[in-house]
Amino acid sequence: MTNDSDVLSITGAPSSLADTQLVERISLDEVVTVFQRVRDMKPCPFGQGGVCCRTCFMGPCRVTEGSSSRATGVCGATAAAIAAKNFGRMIAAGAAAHSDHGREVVLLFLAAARGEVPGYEIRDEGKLRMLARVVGVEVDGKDKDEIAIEVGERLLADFGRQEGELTFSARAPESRQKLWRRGGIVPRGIDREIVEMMHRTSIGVDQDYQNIIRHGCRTALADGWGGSMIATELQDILFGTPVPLRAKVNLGVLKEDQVNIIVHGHEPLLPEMIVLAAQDEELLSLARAKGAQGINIAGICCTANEILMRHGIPVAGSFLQQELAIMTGAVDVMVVDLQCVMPSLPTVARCFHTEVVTTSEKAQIPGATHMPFHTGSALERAKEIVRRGIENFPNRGPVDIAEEAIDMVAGFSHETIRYIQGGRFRASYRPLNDNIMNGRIRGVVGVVGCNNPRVRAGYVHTTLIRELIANNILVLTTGCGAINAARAGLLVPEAAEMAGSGLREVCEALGMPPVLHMGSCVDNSRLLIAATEMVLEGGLGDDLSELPVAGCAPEWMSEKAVSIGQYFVASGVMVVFGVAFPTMGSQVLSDYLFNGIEDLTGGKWVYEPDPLEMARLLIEHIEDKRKALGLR
Ligand code: XCC
Ligand code: SF4
Repeated sequence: MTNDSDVLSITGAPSSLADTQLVERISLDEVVTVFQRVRDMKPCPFGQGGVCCRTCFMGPCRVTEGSSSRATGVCGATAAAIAAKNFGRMIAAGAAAHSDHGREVVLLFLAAARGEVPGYEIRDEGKLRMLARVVGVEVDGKDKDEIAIEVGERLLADFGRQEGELTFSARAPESRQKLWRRGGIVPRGIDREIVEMMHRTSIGVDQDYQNIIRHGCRTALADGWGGSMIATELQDILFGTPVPLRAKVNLGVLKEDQVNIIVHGHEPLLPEMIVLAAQDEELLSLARAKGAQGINIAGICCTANEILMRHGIPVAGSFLQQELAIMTGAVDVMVVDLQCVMPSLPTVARCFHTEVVTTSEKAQIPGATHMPFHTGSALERAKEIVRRGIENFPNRGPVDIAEEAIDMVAGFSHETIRYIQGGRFRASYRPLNDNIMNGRIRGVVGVVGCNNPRVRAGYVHTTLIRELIANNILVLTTGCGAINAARAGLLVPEAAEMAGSGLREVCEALGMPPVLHMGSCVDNSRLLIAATEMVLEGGLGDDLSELPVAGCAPEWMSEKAVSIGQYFVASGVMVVFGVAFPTMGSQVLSDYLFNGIEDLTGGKWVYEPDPLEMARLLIEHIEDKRKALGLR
């Protein structure tokens, strides 16, 4: 539909023809979507470059690095310090979001082990025992609930810990831990690092941009090796560790003749119960009585990824499809919890029959129905919500589900990646390492993160991924990036045809896609563990920074993406961001993030908006790492 060349300059272009038609049809009906709003909102260049400071009320100050009159804020803060403060606060907010999710998961985990929350239980005992070993909990003679209580208490303490080291930081390779200690960036407690970042970046505290970024490493590591990793690991134990499964993606997963309930947001706590409620016989017969053939659950954003990975529940779309889903006229209830939920949803829904239901005390939206969810009565709440969808089904107006459902395979936890390579009895990362060493696979890139309507949505992701696999680079993907890849048909084994000959050979032998869906955004912690396994397996150096791997968030928009990027950089990995880079108002700070930081962490940031150029930089980086390892 669009020329490749003008794609990057497109603001507010939906990612498919059907999406575009939906937007065009409804804008006639005066429904305004993100695609129109983004065109009307020009980014302020100071804010975009990170050089607008509003941390005290002598300002707000907008500074220009190197200018004679406006080089500093009223207090004297330089552009580099201001941009570092803003970057640090983005990291803190992102880490807070992931970690507050993690906190809810540990609290539920403990309540489940104590038998306080009917419907939830410790399901994956194998993974629980593995994790108990990791955190040093004795398992002999204890039942699974006793073990879970000890593991849960230990991990819960990581949030409020004031001194010492985060439990999971000990999972990193030895050399990495040493480097973190040398640099003074081992996280102490999760909440502590976030609070300290807010303190340091208030008026008149830390003015050394390098020192702020150093604490940014510590804060972000408290996310990746803390809050996010805790969320992922305990969710696996509670709800099951993902294994590869086939599923469908796109707005076409909505069903014209069924009650459609969309779950949207991030925490799988309630959606797990909604999946159960949708199988309730009583509710199914009520649905039939209302003229529906059944109850169809579909997901949006990372909630989608969570229940996709564990139950094969179809994915309706990514961040940018949330309004469009309502505009199909086929969604009877959209139930949301938190993060990446557009406040516009109730406004869009007013023109349709869809009821938007908020469920978290932390996230309410004017115009939505608020039905607070508590883990103690989760299944009842889930049934009530499903019932509302059923009751709403007869109120539908015209339905237009233009898109087709597309096949995908998801469910690649780091455990399954181990397993598919060696089978049950010799599961290991050896085959992956061997294939990297012999050059069939040149390296591994994580393509993760959001959709951003400031670029042609989905296009940057999929163009980049196609280029990488064509160059024999295995792609791991999470979040909305994974949903984009799925919509483009890249998450099926047949996509191996698009891969270079070496990668294709490996994919065909193992029957796996060249792009592996590893889950939601907190599941980026799975990538840290997978990379660590590669180091421990041997042959690819002694540290994460020596691996021929890299990360990329081509269409990022969320503060969470900045925290994720920073924890990969702090873990020794090169990370490429697209769209725009939030520190460009200070060349001094940007130089440090793009170069100087490598001396501290072995990783670095790169900014590049063009997907083909991104691919070139990633490939070049991987080839450099190979050369340093003596691989051809
Ligand atoms: Fe949100 Fe997680 Fe970004 Fe998608 S990728 S837009 S953060 S849903 Ni996490
Ligand atoms: Fe301006 Fe300094 Fe206050 Fe920031 S902290 S708003 S730069 S005076």
